[in-house]
Amino acid sequence: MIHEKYYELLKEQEKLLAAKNERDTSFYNGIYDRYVHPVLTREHIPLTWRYDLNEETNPYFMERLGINAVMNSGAIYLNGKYYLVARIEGNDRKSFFGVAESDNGVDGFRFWDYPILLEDTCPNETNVYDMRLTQHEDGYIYGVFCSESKDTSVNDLSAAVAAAGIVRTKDLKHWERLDNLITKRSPQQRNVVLHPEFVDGKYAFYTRPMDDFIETGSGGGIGFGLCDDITHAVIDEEKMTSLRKYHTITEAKNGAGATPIKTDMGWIHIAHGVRNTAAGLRYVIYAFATDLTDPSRVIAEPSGLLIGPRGAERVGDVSNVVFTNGAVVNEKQDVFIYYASSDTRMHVAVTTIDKLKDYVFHTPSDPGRSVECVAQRCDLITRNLELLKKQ
Ligand code: M1P
Repeated sequence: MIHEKYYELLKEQEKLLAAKNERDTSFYNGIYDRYVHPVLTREHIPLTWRYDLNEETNPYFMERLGINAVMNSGAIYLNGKYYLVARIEGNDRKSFFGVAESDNGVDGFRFWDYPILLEDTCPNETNVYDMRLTQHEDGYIYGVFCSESKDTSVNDLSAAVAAAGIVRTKDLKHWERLDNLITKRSPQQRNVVLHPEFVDGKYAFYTRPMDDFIETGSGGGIGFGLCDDITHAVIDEEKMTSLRKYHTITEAKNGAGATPIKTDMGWIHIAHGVRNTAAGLRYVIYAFATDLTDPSRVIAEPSGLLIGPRGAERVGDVSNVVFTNGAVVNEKQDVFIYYASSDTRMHVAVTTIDKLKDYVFHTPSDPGRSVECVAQRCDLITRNLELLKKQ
């Protein structure tokens, strides 16, 4: 017999899944719209993943395999539907992936019946997270994610090694696991993204060289490297694209986020930057553009953050964090930027290709010093006051 509490919870969950999302009218910056409700939370996870429904084996209807958070999701727009491959974190702190589908990209996201069970090809792999989806011109959809293993070379219980795992699929249902990426010059990698097109006839990756699991150390920013064979991907050399800079939002670290978006003016990248504060690391989202033929060459980098944690987004398991690893463009050229807040739940920010191009190419870059930033702002004020005088 199915426990009666199941039907009660299911009714509540159906209400949540059917709830319409609305543009947040309390927010305006002209660049993108925020939405009032998160698009995915732990409450969106099917009850069948969490509860044993059988009254005999679960008389108190306890959550047997609880879910702690739903966050950093890869995204893809396929055949008129919006898909998120979410990072789902169990109460056991292990993350895994699940596909959620929506008709309009802002609400109604519903998980498929089962999470993704990856091929178990790495015996030491303890955790997997943050998949970036790339629809590659070779015909496959690739998923690149962080594959984390215990670092057994040091006597430290929390020491870990981060590498980039790679899977590919054509339908988001059948996933083929390929070898993890090897970067010859960088001991660890996280936040790796596959570029959607061949570059010089090779597969191209955005990387994030790191000296250890948390600190990027000598890693100067977002890297870029080419490889011949995606099934045994090896990058010999990485060059730098968007750099970490002193006293900016990327001072402590940065990392590629969504798969770059192709526009007639360049590739638009939506990434994350991290700085340190007395309250811990603060993660924000920023954007930059790279050259269409040389996607490693930065050609525009607007000053500062694009999305910062706001209101309730500021609080969660890892507070003061917004993080993106997925954005999609539909046929109307609307852009849906999916981002997680505080490693806890998923949101969407919606803009258009035209607005994103205007933002990236016409927002002034960071001059680097307060005095120059004030001069930049005074110049804007002067132009505005002169314009107002003429009215
Ligand atoms: O906790 C914030 C984020 O920390 C990591 O990002 P980075 O590698 O740039 O430090 C990631 O583990 C990410 O999952 C997490 O959201």
